[in-house]
Order: sequence, then C-alpha cells, then structure tokens
Amino acid sequence: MTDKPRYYITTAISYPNGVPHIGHAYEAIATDAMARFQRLDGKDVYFLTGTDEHGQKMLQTARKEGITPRELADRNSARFRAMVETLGCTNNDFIRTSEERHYKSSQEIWRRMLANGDIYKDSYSGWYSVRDEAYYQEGETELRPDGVRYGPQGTPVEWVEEESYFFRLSAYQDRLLAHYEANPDFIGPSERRNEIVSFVSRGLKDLSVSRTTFDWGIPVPDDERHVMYVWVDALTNYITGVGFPDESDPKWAYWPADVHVIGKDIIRFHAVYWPAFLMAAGLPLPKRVYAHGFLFNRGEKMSKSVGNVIDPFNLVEHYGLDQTRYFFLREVPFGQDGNYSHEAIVNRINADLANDLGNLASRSLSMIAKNCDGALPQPGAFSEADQAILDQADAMLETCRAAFGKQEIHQALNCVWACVAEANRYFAAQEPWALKKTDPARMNTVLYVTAEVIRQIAILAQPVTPLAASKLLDGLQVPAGQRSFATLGAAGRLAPGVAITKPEQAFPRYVEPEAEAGEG
Ligand code: ME8
Repeated sequence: MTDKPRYYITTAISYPNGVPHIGHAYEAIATDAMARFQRLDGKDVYFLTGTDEHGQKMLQTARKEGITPRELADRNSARFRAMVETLGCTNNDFIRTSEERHYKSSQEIWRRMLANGDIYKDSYSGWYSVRDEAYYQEGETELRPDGVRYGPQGTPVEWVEEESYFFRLSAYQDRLLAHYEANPDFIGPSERRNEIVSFVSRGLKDLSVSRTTFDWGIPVPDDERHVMYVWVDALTNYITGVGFPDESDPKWAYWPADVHVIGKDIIRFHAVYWPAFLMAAGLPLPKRVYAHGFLFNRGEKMSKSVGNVIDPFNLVEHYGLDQTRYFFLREVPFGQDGNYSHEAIVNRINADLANDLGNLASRSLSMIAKNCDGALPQPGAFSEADQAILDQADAMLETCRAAFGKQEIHQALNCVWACVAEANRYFAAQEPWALKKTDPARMNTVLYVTAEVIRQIAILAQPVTPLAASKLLDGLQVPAGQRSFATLGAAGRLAPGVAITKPEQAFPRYVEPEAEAGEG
C-alpha cells in the first residue's frame, strides 16, 4: 500500500465451461489497458480477473464430457489464466470461485443479507435459462414455432419448480432508483443506464437465490440442502478478491471498486442485483459499472456450431500481441458492438502502426543516429510549426485522461493517433533530409521536436501497445523510471546529447503468409 490514490478495477469472471473466445479476450485487453493507464497516471491499481465455476451450466457441460465439474473447471480455468498471460494482462490476482476463500466470503455476505431480513424461504416456480444462468418472467420469454421457449437473450428456458430461498429484491426498487439518480455515473454507457432505469422502474420481483436440484455450488449456511444461486456467489468474487470478509486485510482498502468492466448481456446482474445485495449486506457499492459491446465475426454471432469462434491464442500468434490489442481497442468504439475481419486487422496494422507510427519513428530516429553523431541534437529556437506540434503533444494527456475516466478508450487512441498523423505532416513539411545540406541547425531542431513528440506518443501508447512502446522508449534512451505520465509535457522533455539508437522495429508490416512464401 502506498499513499497514491487507489484504483480497483475488475473484469467479469468467465464461465470455464468452454475455452476462452475473443469476447473474453476483448474484455481482458480493454480492462488491462485501463489498469495500465491508471497505474501510469499515478494510481495504486488493483486489477482482478478470474473464473466463475459453479452453476448448472458447468454441471451440464461436465456431465456431457463425462467428468466432474471440478475437473472441467480446473482444465478450462487454466486456459483462461494462460489467456490473460498471453494477452499481456497485468492483473494482480486471478480468482477462482471454487477456492476456499470464496466460500467463506459468499457465506458471509449471505449471512449478512439474512440478518438484515432480506432472505426468506419459499418455493420457486418459473422459467430459467441455464445458458444465461438467469430467471425470467414469463412475459420476457417467447414460445417460438420450433416449440421451444426462449428468453430475452435468445437462449432456451426451462420450467423450474423447487424449494428456494428468496432475496427481497422488490424492497430495493426505490433505493436503487435513488442511487442511479444521485450517481449519474454509476452505469455507463448511457444507453445501458437508460435500459436499467426503465427495467427497475417497471418494478422488481423477489429473486430466487438458492437451488436444491443439484449440489455444484456454495452451500447455504445452516441449510446444506441448498446451494447458492450461481450469480450470488459470482458477484461476490469482487469483494473476495480484496479480502472480504476479513476487513482487516490491507487489500480491503481497495473496496469499493472504481469500475466493474463487463459485457452488455450481464448489466442487469451488475447494476440491479449486485448493488441490492451490497445494500442488504451493509457494504459500500462499486462506483461504476461499465458495459462494453459484443464482438461479431463479420457480423455473425460467434458460436461453436457456426464454427467461427476465434481462438485468442491464435490471434496473438498470428498478428502479434500489440497489434491485436491495438486493433480491438481502436477499431471498436468501447461500449458499442463491433466487427472484426482479417482485412480490417491487417489494415490497422499496416496503416496506423507500421506506416504512421513505425515509419515516422524509424525514419526520424535513424536520421539522428546517422547525422547527429548518434546523439539527440540541441534544438534552436522553435518555429511556429515546432511549437504547434509540441503543444498538440503536450495536450494529449488531458484528453486521454478524460477519455479513460469514462472508459472511452477509442477516444484516447484517436487523440494519440491524431498526433501521430500531425507529426507525420510536420516531418514531411519540414523536410529535415533537405535541411541537412541547407540548414543543419534547423534540421537539428526538427529532429529534436520529432523525437520529443514520439516520446510522448510512446508514453501514452503504453497502455495499449506496451511492447512496441517500450521499444520506442528504449530507442530514445528514456530510462524505465521516466515513463509514467508525470513525465508528459514540458516536465520530461528529452535532454539534448543523449545517445539515440535506431529503435528495434516496433511495428513490422503484416505480410500475407502466401505473399511471403511467394517472395522467397
Ligand atoms: O457472463 N463479445 O461469463 P461469460 C464481447 N460468468 N464480450 C463478450 C462476448 C462477445 N462476443 N461474449 C461474452 C459470464 N462476452 C459470467 C460473469 S461476473 C460476476 C460473472 C463477455 O464467460 C460477457 O459479456 O459468459 C462477460 O462480460 C464476459 O465476456 C464473460 O462471459
């Protein structure tokens, strides 16, 4: 712990009933970029991700495969852990809901909700979607011509009738609406906020929070015939991860979370059930829940049966880590649905990364290495053009900080790459290669300014393209301790005289494998 402001950020925890897909990778990459951004901006960040291992969906998949749910969870949770490593995620912990610490935590939140009078026993009959692990009102379901009844997310529902504990969700309608009203940033983006406000305004029914027809879950305290409804335990991971119920654990100081990053399909659980559970347990609410959009493969929903599920490991292997991270965060406005295709990825890699930033850096830094005795030259007085591009670079932090503050990652990238484009125009217009003969002092100034602008671009690119950014900063001889956002702007200007090496190629062009084979 330090005296820096704390920042606690989480992803949803994934169901390990299958292997990770690109939707999981997208959420992990985006959340990691946010965690890195806040860390570089001077916060004491705690970043949690993990797997959600209980429930009927896990049990059914395990049965189909002829293994126990624990074996299934062990096998696939390891894949999720490997995925976040492969994606370069800087999570502080990886929680599994089958861990002992999480049993304690879930049972404690249950006890507190019970003690508050918000849990009672009755019997449930109604519709349940195993795929969504969600209860639906009859009016939210639809019987289709295929004879199957479907829930609002398009997954089949089944009739469930069993003894069950209930959570008094109906009692929280007014308090939730008051909370949304008093905390306009609690739910983002605004479409999701409107959706939730209108859902809650229509009235809330009490929620069934235990199951008796199977036992793959966390036992209800003092009534072991019941296991908790998987979402009660799943949501509780966010407090288990920071030490709950041991409120003397130093990590507990991170609670409440600054933001839960999730997909739009699970907003109801996070923006309605979770705050109600926390209110019932007398615990502070997270500051924000942000729902990103869904990724589609050329407009189609990914599914195992269509055979268009993209393996995140292959993606990184094929296109590169920074390239994959950059593509998804630049191409898809965060919060909206997005599409990806091979062509779109290659275009971003070659245009934005290899051409715009990669070429600018390699051309300008190799000119310094070649023409200035390998040292950053001393600039002369700045012209208007010099000052304009420096001002644009110096102003990036404020825009990026505001954008990341609202999870608008794409806006931050737009700002940084607008500066990349402007730096290219500047470099082309100033023609330092021509100045070499006519006005070497002026060439020195242009090269200095370009290097300084690249420094700031690289520092701000670190959250999204960490490997390439560090190659650029290595080329500029920026020491490891001088790469945080505190050095942006005039405070961290490059010092003339430092040795400059041509950076290792930060962003190679993507060459189609056939073309490459053909060339040889
Ligand atoms: O929902 N595009 O787990 P999950 C973008 N265990 N995001 C996607 C996506 C897609 N195509 N498909 C899924 C669960 N996601 C629960 C969460 S949290 C206490 C419990 C997102 O494995 C999805 O919206 O089905 C969710 O945020 C995350 O991936 C995990 O989905």
